[in-house]
Amino acid sequence: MGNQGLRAVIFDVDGTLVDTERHGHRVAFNQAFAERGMPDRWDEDLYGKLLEVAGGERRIRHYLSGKADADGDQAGVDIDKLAAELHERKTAIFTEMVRSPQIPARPGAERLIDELDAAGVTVGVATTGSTEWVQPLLDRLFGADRFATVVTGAEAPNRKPDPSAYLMALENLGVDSAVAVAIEDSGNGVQAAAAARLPCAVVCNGYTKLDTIGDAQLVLDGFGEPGKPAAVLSDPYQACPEGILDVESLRRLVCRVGGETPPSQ
Ligand code: XBP
Ligand code: MG
Repeated sequence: MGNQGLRAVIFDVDGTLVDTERHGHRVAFNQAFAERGMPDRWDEDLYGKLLEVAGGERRIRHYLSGKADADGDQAGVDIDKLAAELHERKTAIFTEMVRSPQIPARPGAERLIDELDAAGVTVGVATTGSTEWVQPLLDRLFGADRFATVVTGAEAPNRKPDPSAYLMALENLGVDSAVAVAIEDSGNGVQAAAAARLPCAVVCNGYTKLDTIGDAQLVLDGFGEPGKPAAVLSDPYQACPEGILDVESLRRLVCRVGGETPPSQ
């Protein structure tokens, strides 16, 4: 079968392909604070709120600025410099962490990539994360050179919801947004995809829920597996009624968002 309507799928990494946040990035941020003798620790709830700020260095800066506003003791601290130094250390810590099995792929992610490969659909990555850890993580979990393009925060410094990572990935792939889909997990990611005019399917995780992800064209609570489908949280184009994100459901999504079938709900 040809790939009418679907030529490329562009994946987000954090929270989408890989469960990185709660037991990965968060732990690395906390270790960077501890090594510097800072008392700050981000618990799971606070980290969930801080995830609204995309990009690790921006996230630290946002947190430190909030503290400085609330606490006179921070007066005189160069927040930009401190955030940059903490993030440099956090990146080194996390780059070590991604080599261990404690950072797993999300169930169903590899199945979908295999199916897309077999169908001749190009797969790419658009993430706000740092190159240092993104590439070794993808290589370990999915095999070297599995993605036709990997755009990271280094190439697209304007973090999501800015669309530049998606626009760059589309350009690198030579594919029009009308025949591609973004797979995301967060509101920032959904906005970035929309601004790049990409249809977007969302696989929510423990940190991202239907009410925080905004206007996606399809929302599931995971990729779904044969015999273990995901919950379908929103499917106005009736692209994925079985709850298993596969080539056919993504092809239906692209065709229907492109105007062949109006949304039914
Ligand atoms: C994920 C992020 C990332 C990581 C931290 O956003 O915001 O910044 O949490 O990685 P998305 P770095 O999934 O939308 O790309 O510390 O390397 O920035
Ligand atoms: Mg994400």
